[in-house]
Amino acid sequence: MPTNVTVEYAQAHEKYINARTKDEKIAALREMISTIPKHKGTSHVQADLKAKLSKLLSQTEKKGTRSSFKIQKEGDLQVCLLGLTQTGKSTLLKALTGSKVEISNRSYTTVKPEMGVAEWEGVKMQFVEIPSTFIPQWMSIAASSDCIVLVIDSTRSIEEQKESLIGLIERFRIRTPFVYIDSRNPTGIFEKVWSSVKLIHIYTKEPGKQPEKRALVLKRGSNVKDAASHVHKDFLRFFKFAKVWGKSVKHVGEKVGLEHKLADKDILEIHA
Ligand SMILES: Nc1nc2c(ncn2[C@@H]2O[C@H](COP(=O)(O)OP(=O)(O)OP(=O)(O)O)[C@@H](O)[C@H]2O)c(=O)[nH]1
Ligand SMILES: [Mg+2]
Repeated sequence: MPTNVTVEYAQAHEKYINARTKDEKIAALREMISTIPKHKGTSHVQADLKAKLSKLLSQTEKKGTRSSFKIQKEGDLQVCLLGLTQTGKSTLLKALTGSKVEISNRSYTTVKPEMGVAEWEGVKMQFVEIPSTFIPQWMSIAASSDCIVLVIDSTRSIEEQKESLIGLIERFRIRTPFVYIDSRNPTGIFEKVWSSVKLIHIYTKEPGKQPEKRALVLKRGSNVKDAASHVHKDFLRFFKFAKVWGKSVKHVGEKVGLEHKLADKDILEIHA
């Protein structure tokens, strides 16, 4: 071990020695690389650590091409929290969903994907924290999710974090839409996520009653027919007409037919 190492490096080294899985080894190596004092005396150790890391990564990548890891989707859409280690992902996950995830000031605390569900305007959003080891199995979750929240710690270099995360998205050829969120001020996170996905949420109501609290989530461009078939097949079979309140109509409670295209936040009353 190099001389004059920091406590953080010594701890990371300890973790590496005790690591039982490849994932734990990768996390410990990344931590060693980031905490090792950067000077000439340690350059050979730095190179050695990087070589060990890339060897481990290439092994997991080979495995990752065959087996992809998926988290059971829950709710209306799946949103991943992706950020460098210690940027407040777990803190955000807990604040949004109440999930009992471990939060600590150790690097790479989260070692497997953690999740929770939040409800916003009657829409259920499943949030998944991606461990910052970024191994292919974890990245495949981000690739198959509906939106990626890039979690930024505004007390560190914002540009560097953005660069690393964009690099990651490009390296894994991920096409999922993404938004940036400051973990220390996540106001508007739901609205930002929502406007990045191609979905609408509408509220159905029965005549003479208040609209349902739980929204119906549909693809952008959906019409009354799509909505009706989601609610109950009898609505479609015995459909007479519908009334709509919201942006897709000119008049409140306007009478429309099955082909009428709905807009986000419309209220829909089906008469059958
Ligand atoms: N960056 C950041 N850190 C916070 C925030 N709030 C609290 N912290 C503290 O920062 C540390 C890291 O928070 P976590 O939420 O565990 O961060 P993480 O990104 O999940 O970290 P890893 O899972 O280790 O990659 C903890 O000590 C938190 O108490 C915040 O809003 N942003
Ligand atoms: Mg975490």
